[in-house]
Amino acid sequence: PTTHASPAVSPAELAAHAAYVLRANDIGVMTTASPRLYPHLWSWDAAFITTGLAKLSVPRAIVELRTLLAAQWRTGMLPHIVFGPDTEYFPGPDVWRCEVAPTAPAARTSGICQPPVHAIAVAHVLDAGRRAGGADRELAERFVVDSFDRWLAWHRWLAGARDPEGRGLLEIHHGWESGMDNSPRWDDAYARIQPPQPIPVDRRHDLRYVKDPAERPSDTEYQRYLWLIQQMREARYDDDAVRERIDFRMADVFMSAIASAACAVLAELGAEFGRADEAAELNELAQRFRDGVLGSVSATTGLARDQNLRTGAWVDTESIAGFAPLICGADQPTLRRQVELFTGPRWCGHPDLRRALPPSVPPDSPEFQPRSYWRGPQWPVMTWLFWWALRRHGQHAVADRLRAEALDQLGDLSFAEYYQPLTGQALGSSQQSWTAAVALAWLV
Ligand code: 9WN
Repeated sequence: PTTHASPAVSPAELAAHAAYVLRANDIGVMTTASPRLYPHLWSWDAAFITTGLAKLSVPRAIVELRTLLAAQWRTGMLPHIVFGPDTEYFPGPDVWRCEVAPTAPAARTSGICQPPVHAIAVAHVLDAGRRAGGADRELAERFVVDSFDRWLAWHRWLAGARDPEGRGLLEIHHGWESGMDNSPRWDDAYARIQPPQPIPVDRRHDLRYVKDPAERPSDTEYQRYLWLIQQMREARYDDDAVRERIDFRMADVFMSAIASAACAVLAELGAEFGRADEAAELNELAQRFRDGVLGSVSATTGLARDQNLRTGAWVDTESIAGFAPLICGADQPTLRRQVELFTGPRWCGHPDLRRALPPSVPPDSPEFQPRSYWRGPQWPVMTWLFWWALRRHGQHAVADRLRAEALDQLGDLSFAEYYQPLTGQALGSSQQSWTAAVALAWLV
């Protein structure tokens, strides 16, 4: 196959282009996830975007997180979308109709959440503020103090509403909550869902902007996505009622690993800013989620697994989520085995890969589809998350290699949402904010 080479671009040039993308997608108090495909604020995108923005302007980075916090639900949930002034998108506020929920905020939002990477972004803002010094330092420190209780409420909500029995695995009620919408991780669970009546999908917004429908989820998948929204809306987004009723209840191992890492980071911030009790509580949560993740690891494959809470079955489908222990940290033998697998010939070291970066599904897997979204492509933002976590767990050599390969990938200056892993072709949306943000986070 034709491979897509990146021209040689200097780090300064790459950073300048990335900064331009973030500025261009800035619509005032939010940075849209991408200019046309995603014209609103997405929760975990906003966190990654903040780590990049912090390198350009600490005050602007703080604005991004404040916009998300202003849309926090009374329960503590941070919603997966905060809608901007332009309503163009499907499903938009008229489909979610969150006003039926007594706990919804005044802002227009969706009624589900996304992985809790936010505390990691807060730590990056603090770090950037301290590096810059002066007013930026003051602003960043004040922001940590002012917003601490909001992040705490978010983490407490996750623990209480999404892991009520304290098993250490967070449950999700929609594939969108995982951030990996159509990953084969969810195929079996979705296959069991039969909407009682046909659901029209003729308003799909994404297919107007991504020309090849094979790069996006199918209409059948969208029907199920919309059916789940209807179930949640009928339960008025009440956490207990949704948990009882919803057809999709999956313990998400990757989200749990992120929660563990984020609780640990927020605990560090709490300890530093005089919140010792809360820091201890957060460290306990970090440990609880880490235990949940490690308890899911298959002895046969060495990969972490999701669990279907409707059937009790563990999901053995291979995906990048299997490397959840690399995100939350693990005992030495588990860490060693995970690093070996991650860098080995079925994953980053697969000989057919254009670049040695983690594919969302490994090329030898029967589910692998190289152009389709979360079914094979490489996502720069995921590479960054693994880079960050690997360094945190002392795996510097592996992390350095990822960074070098990823910067080479980003040298095409398209800032693509995802890349075809065998050819290196840019796919999905271009000018994707979180892709630009991670370039800045790496370079500046
Ligand atoms: C649905 C914004 C979001 C990301 C998700 C990614 C994709 C939305 C979509 O885009 O999801 O939330 O319409 O496909 O899967 O991770 O946050 O970039």
